[in-house]
Amino acid sequence: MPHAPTTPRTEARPKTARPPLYKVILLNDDFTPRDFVVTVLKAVFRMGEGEALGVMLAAHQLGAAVVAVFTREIAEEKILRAHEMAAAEDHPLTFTSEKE
Ligand code: NFA
Repeated sequence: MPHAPTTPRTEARPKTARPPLYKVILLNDDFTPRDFVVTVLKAVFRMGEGEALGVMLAAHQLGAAVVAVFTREIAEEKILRAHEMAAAEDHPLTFTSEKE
């Protein structure tokens, strides 16, 4: 009697759970001082001076720049911290996030 096809008991490539990732995006504005943007990128996103300058300039010139990619929870937490720093100095600096 023919037997039914069987599925392997173990996967050749076991699936690992990967949470969805979110890009954090820096938006340009006409008011926030460049130095302050760099300070926030260094403090909240742990960037060095050169990387922070590059991301700030990219947003300044293009309108927006991707800062980094995180899980939703971490992205939200970092955006909140960045917005708190900006609000404390009355700057309109804005970050958004977008699912990858
Ligand atoms: N465009 C701002 C300025 O000229 C600097 C800036 C860069 C603001 C990136 C926000 C994001 N002072």
